[in-house]
Amino acid sequence: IVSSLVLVAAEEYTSAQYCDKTTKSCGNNDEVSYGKKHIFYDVNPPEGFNLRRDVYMRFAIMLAEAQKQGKDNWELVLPPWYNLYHWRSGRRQPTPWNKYFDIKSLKSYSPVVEMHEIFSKTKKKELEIDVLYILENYENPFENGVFNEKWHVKGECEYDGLYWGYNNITAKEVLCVQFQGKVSQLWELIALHPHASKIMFTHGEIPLHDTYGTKSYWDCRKSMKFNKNLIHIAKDYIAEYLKCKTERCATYLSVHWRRQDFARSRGNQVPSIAGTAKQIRKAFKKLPDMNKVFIATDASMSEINKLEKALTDYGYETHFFLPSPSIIEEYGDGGIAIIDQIISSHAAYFIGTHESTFTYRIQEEREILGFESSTTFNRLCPDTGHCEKSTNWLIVD
Ligand code: GFB
Repeated sequence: IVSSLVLVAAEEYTSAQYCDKTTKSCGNNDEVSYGKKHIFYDVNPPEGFNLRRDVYMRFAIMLAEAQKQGKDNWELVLPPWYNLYHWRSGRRQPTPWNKYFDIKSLKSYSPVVEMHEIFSKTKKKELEIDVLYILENYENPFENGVFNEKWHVKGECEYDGLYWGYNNITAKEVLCVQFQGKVSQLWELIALHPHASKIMFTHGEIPLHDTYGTKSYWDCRKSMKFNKNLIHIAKDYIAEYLKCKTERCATYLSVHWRRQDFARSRGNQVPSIAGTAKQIRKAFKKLPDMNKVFIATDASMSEINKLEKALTDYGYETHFFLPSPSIIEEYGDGGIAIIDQIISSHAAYFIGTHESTFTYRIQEEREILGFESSTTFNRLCPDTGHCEKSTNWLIVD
């Protein structure tokens, strides 16, 4: 099957919708419940939290746009957070999105539903996905030097993934598909199975945004509000240690200092510890009345201590968010990452790490808060060599 069959499939898709609206169940799916069909997705296991947030946006926008065009019988299932490569603090249970985000706000933008809601609404103890598409990249994305959107169903194959840590989820049919292009092209694959009501895509990072940086992008981004408890923890910290009670603080500078795999494999793009301290000192020269710095980081304790010493020696009051055991227990690494991001977002001036999606999400948050872009799109440079300027990723209202 190749993408040229789409026209026929698209007609079938329309009739499937009709079937759903009138009978509330269709084909072999009388277990399907409350008249909704569901799209599930997963992401390549090594990908981090903030790339996953971007993948969510691609799917959420796809569903929101479809809803605007009257395809209102589909919901996006929020993939529980499970076993993330960078999360080492020991949280091993699948974690629902409401731990980190404001679900009401997500729902105000796109028809999304938590995995546990599917179980409770359908009153089922097990869940069978009708069709699971394993997305793969094409070996050569550029045919004759041109990147064309396309897909190709290779045939049945095996899924060896973990279903977000659930052992009561299975798939009836598993198909491997080469795919390149925009996320909305997935509707063509969905249309191949008009009677299926539960479709899953793995490697959700392969489909691209339909459009980057548009109003839809930012509307979706704005709806990704954090869980209120995390906001409270961050704001209490800002008030107590950074002495600010307003949205846009004038009391501290913040830095996202990405270490771990970045320091190991991108040594020529990130600064040394002494180089980081020097660059922070340089930034402070533009902020003469300030001497507090907040560092968000995944660095080891020994690196943190060294940076703190270098900054203290320069005379700066240096802060890191060090979570209590109860915060670690309750929110895990994901919650601590968000608290670090919130604190960094409210600073008078921000310096990020080049090409880190963790930094990008802080920059977006600052755009939403209305900071001057010159205070946001700043990066740490390598100690020597060329330092490309940060791209200004400006909000569109
Ligand atoms: O968020 P993330 O996709 O950002 O992945 P990058 C990095 C993870 O490291 C986060 C932790 O989810 C956090 O768990 N982390 C990084 C931090 N910086 C901080 C910080 O300042 N504070 C806290 N609390 N945690 C990409 C990955 O990382 O890097 C890719 O998504 C790949 O999978 C690539 O590994 C090299 O975009 O920085």
